Order: sequence, then C-alpha cells, then structure tokens
Amino acid sequence: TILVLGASGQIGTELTQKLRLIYKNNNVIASDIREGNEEMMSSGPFEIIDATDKETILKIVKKYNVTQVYLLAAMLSATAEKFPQKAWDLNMTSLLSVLDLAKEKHIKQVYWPSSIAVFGPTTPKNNTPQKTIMEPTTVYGISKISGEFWCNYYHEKFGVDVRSLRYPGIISWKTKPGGGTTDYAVDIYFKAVKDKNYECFLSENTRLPMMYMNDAVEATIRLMQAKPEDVKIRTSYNLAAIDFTPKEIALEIQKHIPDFTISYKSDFRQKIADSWPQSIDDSEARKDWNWQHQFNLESMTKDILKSLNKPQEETV
Ligand code: VAH
Repeated sequence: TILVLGASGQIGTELTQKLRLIYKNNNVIASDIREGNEEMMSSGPFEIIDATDKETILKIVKKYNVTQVYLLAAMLSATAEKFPQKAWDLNMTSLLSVLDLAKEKHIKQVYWPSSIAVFGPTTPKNNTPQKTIMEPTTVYGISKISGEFWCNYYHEKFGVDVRSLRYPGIISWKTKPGGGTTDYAVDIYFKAVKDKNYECFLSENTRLPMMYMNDAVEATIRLMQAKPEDVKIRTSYNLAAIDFTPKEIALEIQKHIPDFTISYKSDFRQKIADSWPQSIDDSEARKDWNWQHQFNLESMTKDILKSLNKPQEETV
C-alpha cells in the first residue's frame, strides 16, 4: 500500500485522488497534520500524522503494510521566510525520517519533491540546465537543495529507491493557495471568478516556470512507475511545462472574463521570485523516463475556469 504524507496540501490532495484511482481507494492511506477535503476524507483511509514524527509514521507503515511513501508535507517559500527554523525542521526532519525508514527496509520506495527554488540569482535564468550553479537564497530553497543531496546520499550509500522532481510553480483549483510565491497564479483564478479583479503581489513581467497540476501528478506517478535503471538522477529531475508572467495569465483570463482587471503591488515575494529561473530545461526527464507535459496556458485556463464555474462541493 501507499502512504501519502501531507495529503491535505495542494499537491497531496490531487496526488492522493489520482493514486486512489490507479491503485484503488483502500490501498492509498492519506495523512496530514489536519484533515483534508470532503472528497479525500470520504474516499479512503485517513490518519493524522505529523510528518516529523518518525515513530508515528512507522506505526502507520506497519498498520497498513505500507511499501511506498509520498512525502508532500513541507513549508513553502513565502511562509518559510517568515518561520525559517520551523521550515528547516519540518522540511528536513520529515525527509530524514522517511529516508531512514527506507534504509531500515520498513518501506521500499520514496517520493520526495524538490523545486526550482534550489536555483538562485547566480543560476542561468533561461532554459536552466539539470546541472548548473545552485546558490539558493531562500530558506525553502536551502532546505530543498539539502534534501536533494540527502536523497542522493541514501541512494548511493544504502541503496534507497528515492525519486524526486524539481517542481515549477504548480497551478490548481481544488485547494486554496498554501504559502507559495507562485501561488499568485492559483489565487488569480479564484479572484477572477469571485471578484473579476486581482491585486498581484508580483510585478507584471515576472516570468516563472509553471505547470498545471494534472501534468505534475502525471509526471510524479510516471517517475515512480519507471524502471529503477531508467531513473539516472537521484538528486532531483528538472521538470518543466510552461512559463508565463502575471500579465500573460491575466490576458488569457480576459479571453474568458473580458471585464477582469488586474493591478500590481509587489511585496516581499518579489525578491523570492526574482531569484528563480524563468524557464527550465527538462530534457533529461524526457529522455530517461519519457516525460511529456499536456497542458499549456490556454488549455490550463480553460480547464480551471470551467471547473470553477461548475457548482462545486466545498473546496478546502
Ligand atoms: C512555492 N509553489 O512557491 C512553491 C514552489 C517553485 C515554487 O516551490 O514556494
């Protein structure tokens, strides 16, 4: 069975849903520090787990015979700048706990997300390569680059089958934004539908690598299903789909909501965004395990606005 830690979060929510579709509801145990949305709580097993608590994770691993752990619990970039120590503790203790469970052979496979946040202001900004200068200037980026080297270490030294992707900004509509810098591109859709206006905390030409949730979930599962010998990178794979600026996403929304207006008021998150690349080269992932994204800005916007305009059960 599969255990998802951080299942109530932005990625965890949709990853759990997809994993339950593929592996059947009762084979995917969702867990988080707080309960998730109605759909997740009613469709399969759920356990309250603090992802830094190795003993409780081990107890649940034994209770359900868990063989794979997806660790999606983390504190994201903007919140991590406000609570550096808490962010480091959560992001690192949770990873080392799960890596140790794999090293001790309690579980067979681990998924852990990294991020474009591992790149910093000295990294080449366009088509950022897999191997390049990585001098992160955010707490979140420091925790992610450290985590990547821990994953590689546990793989090399103890044969742990841990796999990882450097997610770009991930855009979805099923959960509210969770403290990320790229979350303006999540919030903008909610505000466009509700208020027909959005005040963006990044400047209009801030270009960032982005991806629709459907693509991110697909890539994650495809990587985990790949043959071990095809997973050549054990720090973390670059992963890419699209890149856009607040101005470009606003124009795309206006094709559907003509009277939507956007204003700009940069805050502390501008500095975080300016330290990240504008586009990513993910040719290694496409080569090693046949990765291919499906959604562009146009099809993503259509899909999100269609979904937000349908009568929905209460979203988290
Ligand atoms: C964040 N959504 O903004 C996350 C992600 C690349 C951005 O790591 O912190």
